[in-house]
Amino acid sequence: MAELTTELAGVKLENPTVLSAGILGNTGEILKRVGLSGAGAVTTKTIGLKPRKGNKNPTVVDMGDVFLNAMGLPNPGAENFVEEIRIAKEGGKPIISSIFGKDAGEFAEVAKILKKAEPDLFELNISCPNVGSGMSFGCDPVAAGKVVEKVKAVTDISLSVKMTPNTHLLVEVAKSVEKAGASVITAINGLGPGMVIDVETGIPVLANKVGGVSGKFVRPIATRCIYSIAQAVKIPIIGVGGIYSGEDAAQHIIAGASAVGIGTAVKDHYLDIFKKVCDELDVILERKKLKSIGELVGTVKEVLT
Ligand code: RRO
Repeated sequence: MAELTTELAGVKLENPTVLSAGILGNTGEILKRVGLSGAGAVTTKTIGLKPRKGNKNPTVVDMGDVFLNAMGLPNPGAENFVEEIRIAKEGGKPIISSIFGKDAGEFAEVAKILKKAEPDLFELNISCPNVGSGMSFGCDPVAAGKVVEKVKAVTDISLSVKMTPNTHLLVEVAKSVEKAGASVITAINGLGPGMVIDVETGIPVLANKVGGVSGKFVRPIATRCIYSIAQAVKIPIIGVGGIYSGEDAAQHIIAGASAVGIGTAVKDHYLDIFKKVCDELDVILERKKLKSIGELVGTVKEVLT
């Protein structure tokens, strides 16, 4: 068995699989259960300052290997989530607290409240594809850096920044958040937005009409984003997007990820996905005669010409 442990800004993970934000992350009890079932770390649903209902249903379209979602950031608000994080910690795995604010100051307000529960990392969600201003921070290197600075001023907990793929400024945003003091980058959030139309009625299926795209076919885009970011920054990356197997995870890791986020695949494999990906990664490491995940991170080679 190869060494599957990894590290994100001093936070030790017993394996590189991380439950991504927005999947099963609504309560402490389910986060605890995911932690106990084999994930290396778990991320909460993105939490804002005040309780928020989210969008009207339908909020999800399940196309098998692809999901379209426009949840609209439903969450109970920061004060109501402090206890959930405390409960989640009973699972014994590092907790990544995903947070959102309408501006940099509000991000800091949310962090001030949730730091009472002492999560291991904050993940600043500057990339929600479904909330008015959500994605704008993630497309603007200056605004993204400002969010990091404001949150850093109110907490010593290390910060990760969740990137949107929906920008030509991906690398500039990554460099800016690193310069502002982010310790980790999470890449990527949903692609798009996309749209699905019911042919019989001619009506878009999502009540919101459009939503973020995730699932199997996002994997090559995520790998490219991770690769581009890894070439530009020194901080570790949680590679998210389309992971269903050890082979998928290995591609993100070779591109530069130190850990991998799993979300949509939970629908098909439920909580077994974490062990499945770890077992398959172990086989890949043995095949490549590597002793640890660390030996695989960022080992992407030049194309032969
Ligand atoms: O709640 C959502 O609609 C949502 C969020 Br906050 C996000 O970051 N990514 C996503 O696909 N959906």
